[in-house]
Amino acid sequence: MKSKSGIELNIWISGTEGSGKTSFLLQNSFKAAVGSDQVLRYTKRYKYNNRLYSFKAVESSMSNPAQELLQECQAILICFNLSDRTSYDSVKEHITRIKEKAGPEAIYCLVATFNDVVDRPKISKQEVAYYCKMNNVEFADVSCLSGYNVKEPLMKIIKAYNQKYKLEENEISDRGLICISVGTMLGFFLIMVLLMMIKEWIFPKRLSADEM
Ligand SMILES: Nc1nc2c(ncn2[C@@H]2O[C@H](COP(=O)(O)OP(=O)(O)OP(=O)(O)O)[C@@H](O)[C@H]2O)c(=O)[nH]1
Ligand SMILES: [Mg+2]
Repeated sequence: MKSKSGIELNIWISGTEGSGKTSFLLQNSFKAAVGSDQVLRYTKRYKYNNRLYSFKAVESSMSNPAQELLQECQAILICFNLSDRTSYDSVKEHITRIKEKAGPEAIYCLVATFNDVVDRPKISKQEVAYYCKMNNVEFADVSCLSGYNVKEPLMKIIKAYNQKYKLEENEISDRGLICISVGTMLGFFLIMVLLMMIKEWIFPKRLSADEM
């Protein structure tokens, strides 16, 4: 949803129990928000490419559906534990059920948590990536413990949203603006020095009688 102050994005975050939904939101600096109901709500404001994104997230477990809110969400994040095969299998069924209830324009992102667990059963990233490609779902693997790659799912949502609604991607960022300003100032300074050197060369300073 585009507003004067930027883009407002409602996110629905779900997944298997203990798969890191809350940890993911907190790692991304979401703040818990007070709601009138029992639903877990979080908010975050994020500036990307000179545009402000206001996220409103709702956390829902697979059994406790805050599903009436699904329709209002532009993005749906589904977490599963990469070290737990059953977690991945149940999430695939979960996505199918969500797709029946969510709005047709919703963007989906599968978030594989527990990337840091070394000794884990084989759920290959290729397998997940293939499933996601076939089902038009974004994918990112993260560690909510170390913070590895935790921004990636949000970036994927932003990029998919911008692409869907044909929003310009190439706006100049704040850092870009600083670089351009510093570059312009440096260029101006160099031109001034050059002009002074040329002036000295064309009109050399005459030595006064005292200096001779
Ligand atoms: N090693 C590791 N631990 C994680 C990761 N993500 C979450 N945890 C741990 O897993 C536990 C559950 O994390 P939560 O963020 O509460 O998971 P949740 O999905 O919100 O849980 P429920 O809301 O109860 O369904 C906590 O002890 C976290 O520290 C991760 O990526 N790696
Ligand atoms: Mg939680």
